[in-house]
Amino acid sequence: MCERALRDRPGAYPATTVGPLRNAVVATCRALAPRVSLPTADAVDAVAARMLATPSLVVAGPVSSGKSTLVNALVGRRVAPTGAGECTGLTAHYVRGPADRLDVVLVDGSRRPLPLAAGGRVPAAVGDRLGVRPEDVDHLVVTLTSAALDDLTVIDTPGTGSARRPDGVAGGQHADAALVVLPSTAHPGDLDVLPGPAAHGPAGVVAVLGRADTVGPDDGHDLAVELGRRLGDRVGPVTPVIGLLAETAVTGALRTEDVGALRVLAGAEPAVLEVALLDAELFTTADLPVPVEARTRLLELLDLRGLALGLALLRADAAAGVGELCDALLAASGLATLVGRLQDEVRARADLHAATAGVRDLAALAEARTRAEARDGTGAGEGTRVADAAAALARRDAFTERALLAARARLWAGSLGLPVELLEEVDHLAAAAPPDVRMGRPGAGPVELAGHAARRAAWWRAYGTWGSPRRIADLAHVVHRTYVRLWRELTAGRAA
Ligand SMILES: Nc1nc2c(ncn2[C@@H]2O[C@H](COP(=O)(O)OP(=O)(O)OP(=O)(O)O)[C@@H](O)[C@H]2O)c(=O)[nH]1
Ligand SMILES: [Mg+2]
Repeated sequence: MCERALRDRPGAYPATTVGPLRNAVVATCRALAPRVSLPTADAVDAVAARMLATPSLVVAGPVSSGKSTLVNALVGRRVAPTGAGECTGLTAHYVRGPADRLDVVLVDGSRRPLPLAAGGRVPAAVGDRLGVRPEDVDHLVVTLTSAALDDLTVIDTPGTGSARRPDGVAGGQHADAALVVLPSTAHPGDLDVLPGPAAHGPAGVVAVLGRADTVGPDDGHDLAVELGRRLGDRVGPVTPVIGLLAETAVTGALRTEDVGALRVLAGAEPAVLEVALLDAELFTTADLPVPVEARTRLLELLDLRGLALGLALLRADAAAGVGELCDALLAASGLATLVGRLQDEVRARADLHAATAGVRDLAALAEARTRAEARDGTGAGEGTRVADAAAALARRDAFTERALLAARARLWAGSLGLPVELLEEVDHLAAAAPPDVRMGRPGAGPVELAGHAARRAAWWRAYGTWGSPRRIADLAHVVHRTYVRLWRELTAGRAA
């Protein structure tokens, strides 16, 4: 179901047709490479290569926030190791391929194949298995036949703030977009250590409250709204997800025996069961007619929230089986909402996000070159050349779309307090759709649309200047520029 949802919704620019912005970055890199020294040219070529690669999404967040569990739910397999305490020690790239396999990439760039562990999981201690030192391993590449990975590489990372990585660098720096998994206690400081794409405002970032079943009676809905208000400027709105239930539902982990055990529990003494469901330890030690091992397994698959949900379902319908239970778990997990957001905010904008990452990489390269030139006193002007190329790219009109996406994310996070009509207008305008849909006038012709764009441009310009607070003025400026751009596009044909 999850895979189908991911596949059915077409992206604006699938990886097979690199979009116009990525093409522009590649053209700039190709023109630049012969005009700089060999090491700089290599770095420029690497930026171009990333533009031609499948777009990527880095999954980042504090230790034990539920990242790997969500990765499993997204790819439809229990392949990433999960568990209490610090679990993911290495960055792992999940990519689409013709067969399941694991490759270990060493810091010298070489690749070594390694068998997946029993059940298709990524094994622990890969360095030991290969006979290399742990510090010689750079990252893992896990190739899967999962259609959910079509046109999007998913990068699982070790938790930020991990004791094992005091420098805070967890991989995925060059990814194009980010899925940020937050705990209920997240504070702005947690965001400072997030990798590349999540460090530059909310465009291209999808934030979730992980393990949402553990934070209150409403599966984290109120808390997610509150987190969005507090952190939305950086990550946009926050969606609550119960990754564990999503993982169990979509990976085929729940078996007929598990449902059988649940059915027996559903018929147990209600008073005993009610108390047992208050706490994991009580559940495994209470006097219940199911073996402890079966109960421990149910807890691992469902935790207390999923158990309560399954028991309620079986009490209402004793004939319910694995299929019905998985449907109910999936519905409660919030995975569909997350997949929808990933489609709208990441997949449909792959060209824009990847090209932005490319421009950012070029700007960072320029800075590094300029610093090195100042240090060495070489004055070769290479830093300036690369910086000029990055700046020329960034001036392209189409990049204003990023500002609009960031503005929309802030709006939806509830940190601006705008009337709902305006909120909807901005939301439509930021959609990956033709101009008539974006302007809320489906089917209208270019003349009518151009007139509308001009009127709304004027309105937003005025809205932004009537003594509005700074944040509203910034938003109005972005919306105004977007309408002007649409007007220009709609009238370009007529002027010719
Ligand atoms: N109740 C509940 N438990 C969850 C959920 N998601 C993950 N867990 C559990 O939380 C623990 C940590 O989950 P992981 O997916 O390993 O978290 P992580 O963020 O990848 O952790 P690190 O890799 O160590 O940073 C595991 O025991 C999971 O089973 C959830 O939605 N609900
Ligand atoms: Mg992990």
